[in-house]
Amino acid sequence: MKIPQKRIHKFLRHGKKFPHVWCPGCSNGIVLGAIIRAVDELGYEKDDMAMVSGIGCSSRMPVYVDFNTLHTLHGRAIPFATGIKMVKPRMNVCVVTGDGDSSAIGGNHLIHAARRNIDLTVIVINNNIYGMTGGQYSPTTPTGAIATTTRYGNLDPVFDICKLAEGAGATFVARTTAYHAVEAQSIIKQAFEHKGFSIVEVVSACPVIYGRLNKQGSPSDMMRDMKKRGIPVAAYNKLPEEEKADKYPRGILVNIKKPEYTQRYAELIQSLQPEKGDE
Ligand SMILES: Cc1ncc(C[n+]2csc(CCOP(=O)(O)OP(=O)(O)O)c2C)c(N)n1
Ligand code: SF4
Repeated sequence: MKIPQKRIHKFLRHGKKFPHVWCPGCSNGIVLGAIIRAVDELGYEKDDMAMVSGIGCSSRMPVYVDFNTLHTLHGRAIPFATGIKMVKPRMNVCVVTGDGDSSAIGGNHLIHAARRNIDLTVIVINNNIYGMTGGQYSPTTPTGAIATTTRYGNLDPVFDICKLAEGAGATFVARTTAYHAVEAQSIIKQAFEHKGFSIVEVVSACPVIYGRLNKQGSPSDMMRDMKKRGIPVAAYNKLPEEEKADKYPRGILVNIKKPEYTQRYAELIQSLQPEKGDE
């Protein structure tokens, strides 16, 4: 008897790259599930998809999916993804990145891709720390939090990745959490459909490093925290200022139309073609 293939298995490199490296309780697997369900719902073929990453626990994701994949250099996923999109504009190109990969070493690439409005979807798995290298602080580590490089509490103010992307010109900006997995799937799907630069921040848990250093409890305690603090954007905007302090808006924060970069590039090339009869 033929065993029906689970749709999630269609997109994974089963028998080749598993078991995965992620710790029990890590949110990365939830985000992977949300991405491939979104791809499946959109009816994309595996070969229509390219997933690109830098280096980090989250950035290991392309290893596990049976798309066109590139696992590149720390912070440099967006330039590689830009290259793919420029050469193959019809391909659906997504970048999976960590908060360190995207907003520290890769921060410059993020803002310029957003500024150009190139049709990439960037999924930032924000676990507030450098997980892979043992817990150094990142630009999203909360002020006062403990990391291996901020043993007495982080002094730095925090980057809001969504505001950063919006300020740089991103035309689709959203935030969700690993707790809200169904919402994450729907938002990622909409981001893939958006024509232009889209970014989805998925607030995530690293229970083994960030969670332990900051006494956050079990992985399920960290999920409950996302449930409590991630507030739908319309409800968040109505909260009194003092109640906003320990909460964050989730949902689609920006969704506007602007000319897309590869389209403009193709039009420019077209406009430079010699007219019939020109020397
Ligand atoms: C040029 C360079 N600098 C530093 C590193 C070391 N390094 C690898 S992953 C990483 C941080 C990963 O953190 P993040 O992007 O937040 O992902 P996470 O592991 O938390 O998912 C660092 C500093 C590297 N591989 N290359
Ligand atoms: S170290 Fe943290 S981010 Fe990395 S796999 Fe483990 S739980 Fe996930």
